[in-house]
Amino acid sequence: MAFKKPSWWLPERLITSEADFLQRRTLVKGLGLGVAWPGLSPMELWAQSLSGLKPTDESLVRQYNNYYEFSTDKGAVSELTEGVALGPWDLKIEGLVENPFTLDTSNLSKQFDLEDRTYRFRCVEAWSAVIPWQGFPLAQLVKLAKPLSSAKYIQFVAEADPDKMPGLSSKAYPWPYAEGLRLDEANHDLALMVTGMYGKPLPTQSGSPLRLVVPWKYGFKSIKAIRSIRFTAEQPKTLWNELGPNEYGFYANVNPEVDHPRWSQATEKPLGGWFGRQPTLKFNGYQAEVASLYKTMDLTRYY
Ligand SMILES: Nc1nc2c(c(=O)[nH]1)N[C@H]1C(S)=C(S)[C@@H](COP(=O)(O)O)O[C@H]1N2
Ligand SMILES: [Mo]
Repeated sequence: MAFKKPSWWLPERLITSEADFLQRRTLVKGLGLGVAWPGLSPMELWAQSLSGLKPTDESLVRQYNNYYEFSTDKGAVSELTEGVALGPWDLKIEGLVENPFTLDTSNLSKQFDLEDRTYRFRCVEAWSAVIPWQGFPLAQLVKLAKPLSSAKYIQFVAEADPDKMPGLSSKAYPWPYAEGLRLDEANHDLALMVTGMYGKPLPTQSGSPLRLVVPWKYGFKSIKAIRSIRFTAEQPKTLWNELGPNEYGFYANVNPEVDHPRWSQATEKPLGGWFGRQPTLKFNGYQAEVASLYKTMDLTRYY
């Protein structure tokens, strides 16, 4: 059945796909295109102040997904994952640690105290949401692993099962999807290992059985369907950074003052929002909590 775009669907002109650059980067380079967003109207500013942490409609979050192992079409992902279960599996925690172990994803609620955390979520493509997650701080897992003093980073690698994930047939991406954090970022209390949302188990399209959510960074850092976690001495390879190092930084902290090379990051379009765009907040609104992690970084430059 063909996917019917619901009424809240974002007009394509408002969204620049992360995938597009593969086809368009040469063209765009030539044109020197930058998209100028109009300034915010008083109405939009008012809407922003009202929106606060009111969760986005659950059905939008379940039907508008970036999950390239399934499809680059945000509306197709929830259809392609229907009836598809990923996991449970034994997640490997390995590398530069005193205590390598495996985590059985089928009983995480027995191994950790799950908490409710409602976070803002901001995709690098400039759409956003507010999502009530359930999970446990990544720092708890780090503590169990007992990193050696030589461990400075963590790499996360996602599931890549071609029998279940049709998007893996695309040769345009260096699968498996991988992401990474500096160890001090991973130890920040806001970094969450997520097992559920909206009070329910995480649906496949949202990253079950276990995903990462790093709310002060662009959404691509929040890797889904984590299969292994490796502590490393060097900054690990990550899929988007490998594909487009000038467009997708390793740090990728949300920053309205540093534009993506092809579009402004000053504003964002909330999923299901009634009032158009709203200003993007530095560190996605978590500046007070996380800015100290980046004291030595030039934030006017780092993406
Ligand atoms: N394994 C995996 N994780 C992923 C992605 C992906 O394609 N594969 N997309 C990322 C991007 S670009 C975003 S914006 C978020 C989207 O999460 P959501 O679909 O739950 O909103 O997941 C991130 N995690
Ligand atoms: Mo994204």
